[in-house]
Parts: sequence; structure tokens; C-alpha cells
Amino acid sequence: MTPRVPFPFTPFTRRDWIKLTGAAALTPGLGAAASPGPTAFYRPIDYTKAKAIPTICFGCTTQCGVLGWVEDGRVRRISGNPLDPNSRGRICAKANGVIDLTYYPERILHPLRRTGPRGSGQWERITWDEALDEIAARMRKLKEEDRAHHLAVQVGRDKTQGLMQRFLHAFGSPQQLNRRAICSSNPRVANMSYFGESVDWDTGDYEQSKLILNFGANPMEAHQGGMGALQRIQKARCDKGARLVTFEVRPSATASVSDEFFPVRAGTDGAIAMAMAHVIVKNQLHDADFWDRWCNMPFADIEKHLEPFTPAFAEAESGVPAADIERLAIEFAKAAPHCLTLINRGITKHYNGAHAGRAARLLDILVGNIGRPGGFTMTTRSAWKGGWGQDGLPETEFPSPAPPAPPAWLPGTTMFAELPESVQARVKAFPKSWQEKYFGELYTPSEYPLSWQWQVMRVGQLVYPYLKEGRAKLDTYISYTFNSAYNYPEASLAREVLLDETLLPFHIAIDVVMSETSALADIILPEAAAFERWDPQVTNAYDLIPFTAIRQPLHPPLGEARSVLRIFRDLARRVGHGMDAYFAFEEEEEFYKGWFKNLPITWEEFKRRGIWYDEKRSKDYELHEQPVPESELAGAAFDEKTGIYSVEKKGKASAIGVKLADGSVVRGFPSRSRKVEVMQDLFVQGAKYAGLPADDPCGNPLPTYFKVPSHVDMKEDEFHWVTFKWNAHTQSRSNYSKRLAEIIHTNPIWMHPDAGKKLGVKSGDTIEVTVKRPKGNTYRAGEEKPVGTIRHKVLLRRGMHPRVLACSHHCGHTQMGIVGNPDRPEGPVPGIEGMDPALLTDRDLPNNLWWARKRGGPGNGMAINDTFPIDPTPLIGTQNWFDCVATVKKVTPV
Ligand SMILES: Nc1nc2c(c(=O)[nH]1)N[C@H]1C(S)=C(S)[C@@H](COP(=O)(O)OP(=O)(O)OC[C@H]3O[C@@H](n4cnc5c(=O)[nH]c(N)nc54)[C@H](O)[C@@H]3O)O[C@H]1N2
Ligand SMILES: Nc1nc2c(c(=O)[nH]1)N[C@H]1C(S)=C(S)[C@@H](COP(=O)(O)OP(=O)(O)OC[C@H]3O[C@@H](n4cnc5c(=O)[nH]c(N)nc54)[C@H](O)[C@@H]3O)O[C@H]1N2
Ligand code: SF4
Ligand SMILES: [Mo]
Repeated sequence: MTPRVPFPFTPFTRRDWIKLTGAAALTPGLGAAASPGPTAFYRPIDYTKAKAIPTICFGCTTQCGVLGWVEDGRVRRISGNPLDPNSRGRICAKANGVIDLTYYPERILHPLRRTGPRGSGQWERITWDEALDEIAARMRKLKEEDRAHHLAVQVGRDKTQGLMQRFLHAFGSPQQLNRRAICSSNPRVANMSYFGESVDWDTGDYEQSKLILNFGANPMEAHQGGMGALQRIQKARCDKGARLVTFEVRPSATASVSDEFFPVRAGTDGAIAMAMAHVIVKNQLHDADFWDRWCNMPFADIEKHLEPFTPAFAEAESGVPAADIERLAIEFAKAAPHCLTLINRGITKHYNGAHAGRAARLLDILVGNIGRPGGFTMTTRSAWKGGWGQDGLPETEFPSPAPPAPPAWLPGTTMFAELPESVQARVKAFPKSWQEKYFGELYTPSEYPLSWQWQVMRVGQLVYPYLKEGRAKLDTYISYTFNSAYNYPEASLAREVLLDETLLPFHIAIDVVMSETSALADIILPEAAAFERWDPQVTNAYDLIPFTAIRQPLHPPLGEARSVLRIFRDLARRVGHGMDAYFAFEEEEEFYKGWFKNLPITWEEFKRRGIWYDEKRSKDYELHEQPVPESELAGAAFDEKTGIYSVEKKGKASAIGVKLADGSVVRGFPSRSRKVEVMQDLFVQGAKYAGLPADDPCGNPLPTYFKVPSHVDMKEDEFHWVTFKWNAHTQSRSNYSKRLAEIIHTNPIWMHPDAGKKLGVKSGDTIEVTVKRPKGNTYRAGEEKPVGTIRHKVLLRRGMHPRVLACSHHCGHTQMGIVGNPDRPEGPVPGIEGMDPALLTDRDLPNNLWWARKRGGPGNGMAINDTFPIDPTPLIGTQNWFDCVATVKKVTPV
């Protein structure tokens, strides 16, 4: 018999914080108690009464258009919005999980201020006025002391489209920190370095494709635009016999359904891609017309560069047979232009990953599939303009002019004087145009100049070490949709710095639940849940027609929760100093109504549909070949040397097109030369200014492959230690959903059966994994002391690469309420304010968490990020999640 837990219940476990601080306490001040009671019965949805309201899912970064079925003022069900051109009305399991969050008994519904030491879990409920006055007073002081840059906001995957920047710039601080380096900076580099733009992530014309070469992306269960990509890939395969070929280190959902799956050794995809390029060139299967017309180097030079990268070399590196590499390269070229590569984190989150991503994308360039039906495409959600705004959509201007960018950290300023001398020297050596783009070590770290040359891909994992090292000072730190204390590499260091009041004197978390990060705040501001607030939406368009959408509230926020927009407006008003001018609106709806005022449909119609796109617009194929109209050329300046036509926009020259060798004047690509920059000299310059040796392969201007330094002398008994995402969870923003935790609540370490046999373990046994510090030019490289050790259950799986161990994220929470941590000590949990218990999908939550150890289940898995070292790749700073090297032993008794 498992013990019954009375409902309501409320304890807040402090396991982790006890370890860290020696203190333990409860958490009052969350949602006020309103027990459903034992007599309330679940009521099915009455569709004669329920109203379907379009909005946008916040379950992951894909941002699908959905319909919220609202009955009696509460969301009962989420289904897809059939008008959404990306998702085509389909959703995944996680979408309904957002309902679980909205009515989670442990949602934070009132501002909280800590009463005990930071991290002790002792909180008091305060009013919004108290919370905002305290924060505004602190901000005003910074402003008055000319230290605006000591205010930072760090975000995870927020979807406010520029609101953080507006808030910070209005205040005068550039410290807009994010998570991109731990997420997707390297995949973007491949596109930005060639084309000058990455849009948000890879978009291909999958539906028309015949052959997709997938280097470790996992669109069948993750990927930023997974819901759009997976449908089109599967449709092309089912309807047209297209083939999907996947290189992976483990049998991911995508690998498992692929036509061909090759287990590769981690960090070696670049060798495979380079060898494929070698084969294409050797067999003269490339598109010579495209190369000569668009690429910025002679073909003979790339031919020569590719010579050493033979299929035999790639086989020795990756383990993929040379014959298959050769065959697939030829099949790929023959399918052109109906073929494309798919790249994301698998191939690129490595020390050599920017170049590996470039090597894969070179295949697309070689066969000339760029922008062509069935090929690699990017939409006008980029700088390819044509009478449209930056996003290929009508320009937006509301609510008032954007605040000016804060002053750069130029020599002579007080901010510059705060930098350590070695950093000052590095920055002073930058060319002037780079210095003007430099906004301090946290935002634009000087050793990683390519993280901010193309697009600001902040090196978020270095924020805490840099604060610790004294490279930067902060006073007030606002975290938003952000859980570094759990999600970041070396999460233990994140927790250490978040706990340290000398390094982060004042931490405000804007959150919806008690996460590992908000538990380390001084004040927590409860945000309106995604289904209770507005957000604008622009994203990649898989049908190649740009569209826009609106997240709109399905009902008013529960308790006292408020949208971040309103929080910022109210703070701006209290701070003054001119800040309020950039938040001049009364209602949130008014703000977004203004934002979308140039749409050709009415606001009411937009809200009714949730989505807008121009149905008459043709697809964005070959945008680079669009001729520039004579009328535009008339007033444009022409540069003989580059062939670029430009006009003045906001005081700066803005390119509108390029004259090609045959005399035609077309839009070209959004790169500096308007060409495809296969030769990318920014790598050379970046390496020089970052102080890398002249022969460092990271500074190679051409796509290339070299071994990851940590893998050079790997011993026979060492393993690659990698991590991955499950289909039913999103990082740490789904763990409060019971319906999702029920599907996946634990995360055994995947291992090949042969490796298991050698070690003498079977599935379910316990192993101990010890992770080494990385090598190369990276943070704390080569230190003897391991990063961390983890003991966990093993799962033997065929399809694994025999030298790889893989463990999923999402599990092992110490916070996130009772669902995230079902084994915490028992005690009362508040009910959900204003919620009719009959509408809850699970009225008896605590007793239904059957996977809890105390109920005889397997428990909630392990948090693994204390074992991943902070490991930023040179120049770019992307986190090399998949480069780790580990030793393993069997734990006896198991
Ligand atoms: N081991 C391992 N670690 C990883 C990864 C991996 O694959 N494996 N992936 C990495 C990647 S790609 C990324 S992008 C990062 C993501 O890491 P984060 O940027 O931290 O993102 P999330 O976990 O999505 O959300 C963070 C927090 O936002 C809060 N939140 C959720 N909804 C709302 C809301 O509506 N409003 C507010 N204010 N807060 C909300 C929740 O507390 C949640 O914990 O994780 C990285 N970490
Ligand atoms: N369900 C779900 N969807 C999500 C998210 C989520 O958390 N859950 N998060 C969203 C976010 S923020 C992001 S960034 C995207 C990420 O989407 P993806 O990049 O598609 O997925 P990841 O799991 O981060 O990593 C990709 C895969 O790389 C593999 N891999 C590791 N090393 C190598 C290697 O050397 N070579 C190859 N070929 N493969 C390797 C891993 O096994 C893993 O399956 O997903 C987004 N969508
Ligand atoms: S993929 Fe799933 S969780 Fe992500 S936005 Fe779409 S429906 Fe929501
Ligand atoms: Mo991500």
C-alpha cells in the first residue's frame, strides 16, 4: 500500500539548498489555498458553451498557433489552430501541458520577498506596490550614480520580441543577456557566415525535397520549428518517396524513423560533410553556374581545399563507411535542387561545430539548391526586403520611437575603466568599427568577437564565471523565463554565483513557478501565464510565405499575476528619468494593437483568426535573384569596387542590390558582399583579435574539419558524454505538468549493449560517470579535477554509438513544485486561487504521482548539468555540450 497524501498539501523541499546553505524552510505566499475537496467531480467539456480562442502555445520555442477552448472562464483544452501555416493545426503533447501550468496548485500568484538568507526558502507575500517601489528605488539609484550598466536582464526563451531591449535601452543599460550560446549560436553561424543572415533557424523546402541529409538534428521530437518541419518531411516521404538520412550518436526519434541511420562518433560530422563535398567536386557534380555567379572565391580554390578530406579519412574519424559517404554524396548531388542538409545542435555544439555546420551547408551551396524548390531556403523573415519590413511584414512603429542604444564601452568612459587591464588592451586593439559594437564583457565578450559580429549571440554561460572573475560588475539582475541554476552547464557554478550577494547584490526573478533559479531570488514577481497574456509572434515560415500571429489572453491572470509588459511599464513609470516615454500606454492590448496597426485586416479580425499572412503572395524562392526595380536604382549610390547599390536609411548606407558579372542587378544575399561568402575573412580577423595562434583551425576562413581537442587522445575505455531532449518535455518549462511527467519522469543513461557487456552491466544497473575538463582554448581547460560525477541507472540500447553515453535533460528537479519533485517531504500545498475544482483535469494530484519513489516508482531522475563543464568554443562562444569525455564504472552493489 502506498501512503495517501492529504489534499491540500504544501511543503517546499529545500534538499538542494540545505546542501548549499545549511538552511531549510517552507514557502508561504504562493497561491492561496482553495482545496477542490473530495466531493468535486471532473466535468467534461460542454462544447455548446465552450469558446475557441486563438492564441500561441508557449510549450516550446516552436510557438504553434493554437485554439484555447474556454468554458466558464477557464481553459479546458488546447487544439491546433488550422490557420497556422507552419503547424497546420497540429500540436504535440506539450501544448496541453501548458494548461497544467496555468492551474498548477503551486503556481506563484503573488509577489514574494525573501525573509531568510538567499536560497533558504523563506518568503513573505508582499504587495505589487512594495515590490515595484523597492526595485524602482534601486534602479533610480543606479541611474543617479551613472551606473545604468549595472542593471542586467537575462532571459531564456522569452518571446516578447524586443521588449527586454526596450526596457534596458530606455534605462540606458546594454546588459541584455540571453541563452543563445548554450542553445543555437553555432547552427546560426553556418548561415550567417555564408549568407549574412540566419533567420531564426534552418528552414528548408522540406515538402518538395527528395533527399534530406540530417546531421544530428532531431525534428521528430525537438528542433526549434519541429512541428512544421516534421510534418513536411514525413509528407514528402509518404507522398513522394523522399528519403531521410540521419547521422546521430544515438537512436533519437528522428534517427529511428529515418530511411538510413548512421551512428557517428561525437564531433566528427564535419569530416563526413567535408568528404561528401570532396566527392561532389571530384565527380564534377556541382552546379558550376551557381558557384561562379554567387560564390566569393574561385572554384579551383575550393577544389584544392577539399582534396585531403577523402571518404577514407572521414571513415577513420567518424566510423561511417567511406562507401556510404561516397554513395550518399552522389545521390545528394543527383537529387539537386530537390535536396538539402538539416543541421542543428547535434553537428554544431562542438569545438569544431561552426566549421562543421559550414561544411554541411557547403553541400547545399555546391549543388546550387539555395532558395530553390525542394532545397535549402530562407524566407523574408530576414533582411531580404522588397518594400516590406525587416520581417517581410508590414513595418511596425508603435508604441513610440525605440529608445536609443546605450553608449558603447569606449576607451575613456568610466565603464571602460571598470574592465580588467588585459580586456582593455584587447578591446583597444580592435578596429574602430568593432570598438563601436563593443558593449562590455557580459554582452559582447572580447575573446568571442564572432559572437557579436553577425548577430548578438551572447555567451550566456560565461556571465557567472565573468562576474566571479571580476570582469564585470552588476547590481540588479532580473531573470526572466530563465532557469540557469538547472539548465546551464556547470549549473552548480550558476547556483554559487546566484547565491552570492557580493556578486549579484539584488536578484529579481519574473517567473510562474518556483524554479531552481527563482528560489535564489530576492524578489519574485509572478508573471501572467502564457495563456493569460499578449505577445507578438514572427517566426520562420515553412511554407515560405512570411506570417505573423498574436498570443492573446484566454482569460485574465489568476491571483495577482501580471504580464512582463505591464511589470516593465509600471517600473518605467516609477523609475522616471525619461524611461516612461517608451512605455506610454495604458492597456497591454493597446500596445499590441498599435504594434500591428499596419496589418491590412482589422484588429478584431486578427484576434479572431490569430494569424495573418498575405494569401496572394508568392513563395520566397530565390530571393537573391529578384531584380532591383529601376525606380529604386535611380536614387541609389553605386560602389564600383563591390558592385553594391545602396540607399541611405536612418543615416546609414543600406544595400539594396548587387551588380553581377553578367551585368544584371539583383537583390543578392544579406551578406556584406551580397554574395555567398564561402571565404569568410571574419574568422581570420576574429582569431587575430582574440589572440589565437595564426595556424589555429578555428580561424580558418573556409569550411573545414579538425578533431575536437578533447577527443585527440581519448583512451579506449573513455566515452563521449552527450545530452538530448525528449519529445514530451521542454527544458525545465514542462516539469510542472503532470500529464507530461507521467510520460517521462526519469532519464537513465543510454549505452550500447556491447559496451554494457564489457562493463558487466545490464539495463537498470547503476553506473558512475565522471566527466573530465575539456581541452583546447576554453574555460578551465585541461584542469585535472573532474567537472562532476553522477551515479545513475543505465539503459542498454541498440543503435547507440558504442563509444557514446547519452542522458536526457528535463529530470531530477529539486524545485518546480510537487510534480517536478514528487519525493519531497510531505506537507500542505496550496490550491489554485479562483479555480473551480470540477474543471481541474487532475483533482487528486499528490496521490497520482505514481512514479515517486515513496510510492514504489522509479523517482524523478537526475539533474545532470553539474557534470557538463562550461565550454565555450573559440571566437563564437557556443557551448560545446557534446564534447565531454567521461570515464565509467559499475557501481556495486548496483
Ligand atoms: N542537459 C541539457 N541541458 C540543456 C539542454 C539540453 O539539451 N540538455 N538544452 C539547452 C537549451 S537548447 C536551452 S535553450 C536551455 C533553456 O534553458 P532556459 O533558457 O532556462 O529555458 P526554459 O527551461 O525553457 O525556461 C526557463 C524557466 O522559465 C520559467 N517559465 C516558464 N513559463 C514561463 C512564463 O510564461 N513566464 C515566465 N516569466 N517564466 C516562465 C520556468 O521557471 C522555467 O524553468 O537549456 C539548455 N540546457
Ligand atoms: N520536445 C522538445 N522540443 C524542443 C525543446 C525541448 O526541450 N523539448 N527545446 C527547443 C530548443 S530551445 C532547441 S535549441 C531545439 C533543439 O533541437 P535539436 O537540436 O534538434 O535537439 P537536441 O536534443 O538539442 O540535440 C540534437 C541531437 O544531437 C545529438 N548529438 C549529440 N552529439 C552529436 C554529434 O556529434 N553528431 C550528431 N550527428 N548528433 C549528435 C543528440 O543525441 C541529440 O539527439 O529544440 C526545441 N524544441
Ligand atoms: S511543438 Fe508542441 S509545445 Fe512546441 S509550440 Fe508546438 S504545440 Fe506547443
Ligand atoms: Mo535551445
